[in-house]
Amino acid sequence: MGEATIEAYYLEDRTFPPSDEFRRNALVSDDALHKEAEADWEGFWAGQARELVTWFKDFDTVLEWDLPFAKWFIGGTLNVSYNCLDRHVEAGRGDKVAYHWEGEPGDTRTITYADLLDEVSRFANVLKSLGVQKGDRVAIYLPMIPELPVAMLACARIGAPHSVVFGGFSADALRGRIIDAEAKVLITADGGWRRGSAVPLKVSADEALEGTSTIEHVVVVRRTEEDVPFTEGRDRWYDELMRDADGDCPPEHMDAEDLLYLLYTSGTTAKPKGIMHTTGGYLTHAAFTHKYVFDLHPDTDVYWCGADIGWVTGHSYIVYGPLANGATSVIYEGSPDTPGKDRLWAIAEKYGVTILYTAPTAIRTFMKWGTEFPESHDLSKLRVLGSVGEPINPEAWVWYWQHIGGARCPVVDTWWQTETGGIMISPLPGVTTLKPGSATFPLPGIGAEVVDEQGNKIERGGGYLTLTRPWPGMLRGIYGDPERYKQTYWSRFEGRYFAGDGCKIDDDGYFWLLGRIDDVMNISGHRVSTTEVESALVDDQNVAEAAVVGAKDETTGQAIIAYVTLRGSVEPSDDRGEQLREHVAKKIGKFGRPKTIIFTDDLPKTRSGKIMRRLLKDVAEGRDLGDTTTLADPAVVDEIKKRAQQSPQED
Ligand code: 7RM
Repeated sequence: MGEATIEAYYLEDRTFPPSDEFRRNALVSDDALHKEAEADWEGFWAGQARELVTWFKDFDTVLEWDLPFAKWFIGGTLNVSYNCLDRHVEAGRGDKVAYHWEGEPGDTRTITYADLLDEVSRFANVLKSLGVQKGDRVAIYLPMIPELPVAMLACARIGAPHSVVFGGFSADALRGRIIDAEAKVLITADGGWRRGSAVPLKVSADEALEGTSTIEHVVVVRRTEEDVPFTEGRDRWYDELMRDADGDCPPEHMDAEDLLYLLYTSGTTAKPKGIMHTTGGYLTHAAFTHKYVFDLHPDTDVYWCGADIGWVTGHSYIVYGPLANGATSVIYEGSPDTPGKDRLWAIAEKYGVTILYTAPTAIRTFMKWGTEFPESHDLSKLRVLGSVGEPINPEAWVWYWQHIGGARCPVVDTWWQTETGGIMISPLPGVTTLKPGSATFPLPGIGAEVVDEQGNKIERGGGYLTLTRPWPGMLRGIYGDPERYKQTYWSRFEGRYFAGDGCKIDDDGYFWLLGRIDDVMNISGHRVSTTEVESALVDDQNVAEAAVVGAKDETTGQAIIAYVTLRGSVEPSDDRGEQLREHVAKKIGKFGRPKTIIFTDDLPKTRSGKIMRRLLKDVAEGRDLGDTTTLADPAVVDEIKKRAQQSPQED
């Protein structure tokens, strides 16, 4: 038996069982799915694959597991775009809305399943006409416009793996990904709308293409109508190509293990990893989790995932999961504060959104802005709320539950990664008694355990999160680098997938994610997670957001430095800093009391909204900043450096 290796102090004892009303209408309201899966997890996944996915040819082997290489549903053939589109249209649901799309300037498009099938088929033929064949990689660099899911599905239709590069990434980032994937075609746009300005994507795309040799054609979608550089012969307008394209394109029959897409994860320093996802297992996992975690009732729900499609959350929970399940979704192109800070709530009200899936960073921003914005709209149709991307602090969870969900909607905190392809640890909203800040339990079919330094299972307390068996949506490798795949995920603990996250198990067996293990601090020999100190800070009613790092300290090894953003109109002061230090001491213990508190209006975040503690540590230790290219807003760091120099230190 292992021993706790990350100490866990934060206690949260509020619990939220599902209401009787919710349970009555829920797809699952007891432990039947969990039980079934525990009795025979391979059989369970085979059942889900046959129930949720339409196969051209049934599979004959459920799983071949040659650690760390998995093959799921061998012998089966299918097409992902057929599953997302044709089968719904064939079943008479062609008029059902697939996407309510809303552009930032206020323009809208309503796209039915029949519309989407038509556009995807035509674009699939366009890709073919540009020489794209089964197996060729296609790079996609688009804003959040309908052409983005269209391009992905068109690739899936003809069996060309896509590599979507988030539109906020630089030319350099795009170039590296095109080179690594040896992409043949690039799909981009003249630009996209963000905070009222046109982001010039085509200019970055052209810059990226200098120094690449594999791209034969660039397809350009008109969105902002700005003038763009255009290379005759290579570049083609989307609308012109589509005008002449045939609307009939039979879906390619793909093997279950054919590559569906690559998605690059940017590590902090090393070369980005091309995470490989294949066809049958991935679609099964995305559809299963989307249906049960959000309790999807496709005929009545209006589902909205606020992520960008350029992240894995958008791939699995804006495109593949919802479309496979025949859901009606909302897609919004732009920024949540344009034209006003109530934009999201205006959209939720307008379309009658019932399920909302967003990130803690967004929730903490809404907390900072104040409750008047959600209060000015009717959000009474909401019935399930989701969170993903980072640990959600209990106070942010309760705020979300109260001010967005009207104290009525279960909040599902969903833990997963680009590498896992879909949700792994999460409540089922009709089953699980929730604890704010806990992702609760592994989903049916998923094996997850917390282990100590030596890889021994820990029953209670903090350690390293590992996955104990293969799952259908798992990454099949890192593109072009099987050694790195083994090394990164399967070598630290024998026979286990190492997620890189700290996690604690409480007395009731609930999982509490503690952040990336690189973020664990060592204070006088205590291994304390940054997440717990942050949650203690956010627990104070004046605090909207906090980021904590351990900086070198002569006496204690590391000292806790806290960067704190206050809510709405609250003013920073030395007294407030002192009061916060005491609050943390009371909540988790004296050694958790930050040595220094630095008040700041903003925190440095990656473009997907995760706090970059590495940079804050550099600032705290007075180092030159390393690579800041993945930062969403580089100016934030300069501001923080200035504040850090002004803040008094306490002992
Ligand atoms: C979906 C996504 C993965 C990393 C992961 C964690 C963190 C994500 C949660 C979470 C605590 C959660 N993919 N993470 N979800 N931590 N609770 N519910 O975010 O590849 O971009 O990031 O994100 O550290 O390892 S990702």
